Amino acid sequence: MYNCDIGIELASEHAGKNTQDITVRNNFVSGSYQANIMAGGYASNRGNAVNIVIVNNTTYQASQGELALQFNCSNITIKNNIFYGIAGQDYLQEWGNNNTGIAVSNNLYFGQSTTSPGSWADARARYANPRITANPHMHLSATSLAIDAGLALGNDGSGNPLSGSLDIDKEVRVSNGAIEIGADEFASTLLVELINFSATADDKHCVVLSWQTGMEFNSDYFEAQHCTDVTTNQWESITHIPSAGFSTTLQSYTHQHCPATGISYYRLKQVDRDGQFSFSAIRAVQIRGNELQILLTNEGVGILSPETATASLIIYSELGQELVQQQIQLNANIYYPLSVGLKHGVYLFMVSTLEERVWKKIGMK
Ligand SMILES: [Ca+2]
Ligand SMILES: [Ca+2]
Repeated sequence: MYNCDIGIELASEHAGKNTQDITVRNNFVSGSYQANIMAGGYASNRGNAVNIVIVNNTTYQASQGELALQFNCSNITIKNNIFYGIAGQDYLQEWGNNNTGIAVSNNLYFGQSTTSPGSWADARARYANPRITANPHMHLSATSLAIDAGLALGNDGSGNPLSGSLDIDKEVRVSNGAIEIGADEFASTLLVELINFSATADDKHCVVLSWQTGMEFNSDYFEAQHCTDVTTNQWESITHIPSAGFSTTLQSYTHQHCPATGISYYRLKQVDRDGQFSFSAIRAVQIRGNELQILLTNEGVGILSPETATASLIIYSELGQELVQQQIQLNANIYYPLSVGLKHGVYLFMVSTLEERVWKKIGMK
């Protein structure tokens, strides 16, 4: 609920009639013109609010208090809520009278008083910044003191958990052994469905990373990471790409990276708006360096290979006659001089490894 006159109201306008046996839980309520949550008749000669449970809600900066009881409330339980107030307004306010059995416990208060909730005491009050994410996304961030700080609420009269089984995001309501304060159970698993992630070399000696998501909830960005030796686990960030955030349709992402030659490893760090993250599987790509080359230098003919390899050398005469055939052992990036004692003339040199084969016609002087 956002920007309403009253966010949630539990009221009866008829004298002697009750709003009764209602549980209000797992709501984000913010910016109400009156109070974010209200209960009771609007005048002493109006109806009653009876047996009301207000638990695990997160309210934010209503104009006239986060929770207000008007007239004729009885047996009201207020627990495990975050009341993020506005300066000058008590968090909990009594606007009328004849309110009895008001049980307030273990709520987290911030934004107004740091010593009192207002009209009712809270023996387990906590006064701290709940570190919710930017309004209207009122989720907890990873460092929130609300995490695992809720009271166990037990079961309702029907034997079902009073907290409900799911939080406002339809995530498991009690995670990590304890319920949070407020409507959001901090997600222990990320809600991004990564459909595929690939890293492939293109024809320019670069790597194209591409991935897709089938569903995103609360996602913030992807960070692509690169390393050259997974055993060191020293990853460097190569880019941040904003993600769709909230999506149920296919989203595609791509990024090009041009690493040094050799094997490169890539992974994705997916970060959500709460600062939580997870890593994708790791992909490996080999980037080949310069091609195998036959070179003519001042010292004669030689071979330069990007990789250590056994190669076959064949030299043909200009007339196509095979003059030399031999195996040679090439070391990566080390010039290998050929001393084949050729006379003046034009020759065709052919060098082949398992990976590639090159030719060069050279005139010897
Ligand atoms: Ca928890
Ligand atoms: Ca949640």
